Amino acid sequence: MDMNQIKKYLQENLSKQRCLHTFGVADEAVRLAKRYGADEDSAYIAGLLHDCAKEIPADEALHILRNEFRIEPNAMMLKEPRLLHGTLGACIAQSVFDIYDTDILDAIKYHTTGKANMCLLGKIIYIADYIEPNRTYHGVEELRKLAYRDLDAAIIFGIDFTITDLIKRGMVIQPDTLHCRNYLLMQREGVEQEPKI
Ligand code: DGI
Ligand code: FE
Ligand code: FE
Repeated sequence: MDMNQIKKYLQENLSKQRCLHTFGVADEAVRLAKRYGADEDSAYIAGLLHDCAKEIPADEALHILRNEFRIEPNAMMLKEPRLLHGTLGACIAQSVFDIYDTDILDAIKYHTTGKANMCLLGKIIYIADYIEPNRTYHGVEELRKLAYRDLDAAIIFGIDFTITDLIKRGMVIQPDTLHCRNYLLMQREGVEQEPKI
């Protein structure tokens, strides 16, 4: 994998601030990968690319998804088209950078909402996005500590934070965001996830 090609793409397509954030997520993801035994190279690549489509205007992102990748977003995504940057980011990772690793592609695709039964890399990118060193919101220090102590608990905390904010603002909550939270909570209670046949 040519990291310089990825970095060049980011510098050409993202603002300075957004570039700093993506490098922050990539470094944080490597630290989390070390802590939890995930593949460090995959963590770095997924971290670098997670927001690669962030600054493509929503109408253009929708046009590219539909016409180039034959993807029709669901009604709730269409209501909040900024959220499409994960889906389009995964498409770009595959088509521009020849990445076919499904863990990397899924980690990019679902980094904003999460989803049920995320792989370890998906969890790492999800939480690295919240805690990378350039994030400064109230409570980030606590979440940083939690992320290295209990990865799933940190994800639940992050989702709760986001959902609470979305409710205050009267926004739609994506089903994947809820599925992600429900799955983790039920798993922690030891409830069977697989249907018994
Ligand atoms: O791209 P970043 O800014 O680094 O972070 P991100 O991809 O996690 O996007 C964060 C934004 O996404 C934040 O404004 C909250 C929003 N978001 C996350 N989950 C949902 C959501 N917005 C809606 N409407 N519904 C969701 O389920
Ligand atoms: Fe993002
Ligand atoms: Fe991000």
